[in-house]
Amino acid sequence: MRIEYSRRRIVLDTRSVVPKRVSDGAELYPGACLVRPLIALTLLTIATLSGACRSRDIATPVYDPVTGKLLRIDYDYNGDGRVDVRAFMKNGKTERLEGDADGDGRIDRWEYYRADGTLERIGGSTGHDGREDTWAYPTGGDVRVDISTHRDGVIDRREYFRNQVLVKTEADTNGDGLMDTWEEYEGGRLAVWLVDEQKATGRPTRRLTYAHRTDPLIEVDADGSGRFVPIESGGDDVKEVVNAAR
Ligand SMILES: [Ca+2]
Ligand SMILES: [Ca+2]
Repeated sequence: MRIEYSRRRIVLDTRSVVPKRVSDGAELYPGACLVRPLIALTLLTIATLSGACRSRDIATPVYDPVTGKLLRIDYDYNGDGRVDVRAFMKNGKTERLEGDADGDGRIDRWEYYRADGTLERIGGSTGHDGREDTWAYPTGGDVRVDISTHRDGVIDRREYFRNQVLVKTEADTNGDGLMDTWEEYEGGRLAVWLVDEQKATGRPTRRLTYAHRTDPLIEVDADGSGRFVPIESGGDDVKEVVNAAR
């Protein structure tokens, strides 16, 4: 199980730890041993895991005492009595999942599923403290990562990856709910930097285009029409913008 991302690359393991079909508790035990225990694999050897599987204690269903419906399945992959993964069920399907990959007792991976059973997003905690602040939305080879940099649940930065490589970002640096800074990457290199200088419209008013080993081309779009025109370089304000982009 891996969710590793930096300013340039992401490694996202989107394979689920949950059985595909779980309709009731009776099917759990054989199914549980077929689960690809990705979270556990970060901690355990396959041999240890096989032993846990044979013990039949790997999965524990939790039922609603009133309705008898299956609410949750707790997985203890290494049989140490501590739950590694909790899968929350709805109408016999996994709705969401919480995992503790490093075994410190705090949740560090969240998974959310659509009604059709497909994975919608994976949550992570940059502080490794059980607080969710990052959400990855995988679509084929593309991944969008929503980030709450203040860790308050408000998304103020998005990063877009293609084939694990960062291709663009957008950020709301003043917390007004509108994105005001954008980056575009080519082959991992910053190629274009855009900013809404007033931080008020959600649209860029200045664009810096970087070529190899040259000063950037600086263009402005003062009226927000989407048409950028070059400005003369060399002024103090230009240097300020160039430095800010770096
Ligand atoms: Ca943990
Ligand atoms: Ca903003």
